[in-house]
Amino acid sequence: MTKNKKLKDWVSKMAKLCQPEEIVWIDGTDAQRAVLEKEALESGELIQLNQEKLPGCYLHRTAIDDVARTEHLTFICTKKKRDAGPTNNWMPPKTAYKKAKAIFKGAMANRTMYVIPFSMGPVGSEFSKIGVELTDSRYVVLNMLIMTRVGNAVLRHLEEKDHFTKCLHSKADLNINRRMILHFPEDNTIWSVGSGYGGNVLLGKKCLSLRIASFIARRERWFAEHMLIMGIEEPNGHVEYIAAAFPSACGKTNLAMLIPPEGLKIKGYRIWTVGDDIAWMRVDSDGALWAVNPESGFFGVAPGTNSYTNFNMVETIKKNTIYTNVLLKPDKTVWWEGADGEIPASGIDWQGRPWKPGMKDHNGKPILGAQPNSRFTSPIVNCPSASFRLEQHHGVPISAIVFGGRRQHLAPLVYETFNWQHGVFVGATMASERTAAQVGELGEVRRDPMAMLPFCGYNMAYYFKHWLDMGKRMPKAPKIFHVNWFRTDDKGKFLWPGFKENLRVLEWVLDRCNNRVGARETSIGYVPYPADIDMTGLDLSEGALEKLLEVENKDWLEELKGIRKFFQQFKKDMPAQLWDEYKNLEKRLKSND
Ligand code: GTP
Ligand code: SPV
Ligand code: MN
Repeated sequence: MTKNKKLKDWVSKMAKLCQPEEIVWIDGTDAQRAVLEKEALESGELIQLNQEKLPGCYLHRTAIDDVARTEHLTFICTKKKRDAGPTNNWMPPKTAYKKAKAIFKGAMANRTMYVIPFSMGPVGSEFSKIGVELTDSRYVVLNMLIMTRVGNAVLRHLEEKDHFTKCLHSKADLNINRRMILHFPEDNTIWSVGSGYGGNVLLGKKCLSLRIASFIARRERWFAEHMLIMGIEEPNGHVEYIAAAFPSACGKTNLAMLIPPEGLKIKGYRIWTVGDDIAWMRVDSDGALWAVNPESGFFGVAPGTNSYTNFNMVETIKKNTIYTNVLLKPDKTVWWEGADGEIPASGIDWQGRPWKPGMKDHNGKPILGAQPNSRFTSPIVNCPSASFRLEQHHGVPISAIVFGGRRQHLAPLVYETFNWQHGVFVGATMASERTAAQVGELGEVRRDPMAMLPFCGYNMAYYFKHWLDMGKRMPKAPKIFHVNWFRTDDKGKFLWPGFKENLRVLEWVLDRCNNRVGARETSIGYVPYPADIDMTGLDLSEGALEKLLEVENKDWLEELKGIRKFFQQFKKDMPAQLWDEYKNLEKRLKSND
């Protein structure tokens, strides 16, 4: 299989620990994939969907308590606690290995251990990183085949290059009390046990491409970020690229592949999707920031996906897609809350139980057909808006970085930061209401700097410092913006229609990047004049746009309290520049009051 001794030795050692019945190397061929699919159907891991309507599509159901990332069971295991920082769960490496070993021991008995060599980024690109995941789950193998570049080409590459991330996964007994997602950045190693849910087990994704990669990126001076990457083709045919960080389930996938609303389409805009979740970005010799998407698939949120909210995704997931925890219809197609068409009269819900609309649980709450964090895994190449620069090793140049969160109050629709340092402050103070993408209380506002709170593989204070330093190395740094699609009126209704209409805001962003429009200077940054947002074909209620662009100094003064508390936990590790920005903001808010 491989001549790489380090790889061979590691696979044998892990096999000795986990005791699989056999070892199968994943070669990336269609023939092997077909065998795995057949076996997964026989074992019940997959359910075959209607192959006429949904060719190459399957359904998978996870355990009921294994439906989202479990952040409280996710650890950064550095030798020193300080290197993990106050926002990460920490365990000393020795303890972590010991605890996990007890669970991994014999966990693959009577099962096959699959060896998945994968590349994050195009195979052979100097920007790409290689990982090898060992797993006892066929579902993991089949998802990794979609999400990453897998197979023999990667092994050949490993023959010359010795660096790879060692990723070990076992479902074990899927017991939440014996579940751990452990990262050892100092050993370039990930161990995940006891789960079968996406973000916990597709180790190339959040574990490698964000937690481990962010640790490496600091050392090698680049960025590994929780960001979408999109190209906006302007009326003159020129394509400008932006990267945007929103917390989980806050709209990255939707934005990355939007279709311009009619009113703007006539101008000639078109969107090109580069990535919907992860961006690796480097400063190039031209002094600008260039981005690649290390993934080759989407692991998208199903509920709410329909032809209005995301036409391109509806097209993408019609073939070669694995659905997880959605409703199964009698005709063997799938459905979720907020899908196209009629609500089905009956079906099998995500827990495998007969379902009808209007059913309630014993607390009187509606029983959902699909789990709120149900997802689909689909290859990017299926997407009608997939960028022609996806395989380009160099990536795309980034004109603007956009931060955003889910805030009912406070944050205006959009504002531009004063400069890089202020932009880093705005990223570092991002906050958002909690969604179903992670286990916990829905709706609670939490600080989520750069949307990386659950994904930064080291002390976030060092991470902020890294962001500040990178700004100094970029003569052509992108401008930094903040958006909020989720502001509501007094009755709790969204003021902004969102989705495709968000392009109107991005148009302003690009106009600002190209010095084409002015702006109103406020305490928090530059806010658009309402007349500068093109509203052709969109009727908002009287005064809604003004309300969306409002900056209330007294509310922001209140917000400062939460920011202060968040910053204080980093103690003396917090970069002084961010405290300076804090004080400047406070000063501006008080003097403009
Ligand atoms: P992860 O995959 O978890 O990182 O999520 P994501 O950031 O890619 O989020 P996604 O695009 O899947 O959107 C999540 C939810 O937000 C969906 O239910 C969408 O319907 C909703 N959503 C997305 N964009 C908008 C918007 O502009 N306005 C409103 N109101 N909702 C939106
Ligand atoms: C997220 O939660 O941000 C996701 C899904 O993109 S998962 O891969 O599960 O982390
Ligand atoms: Mn995500």
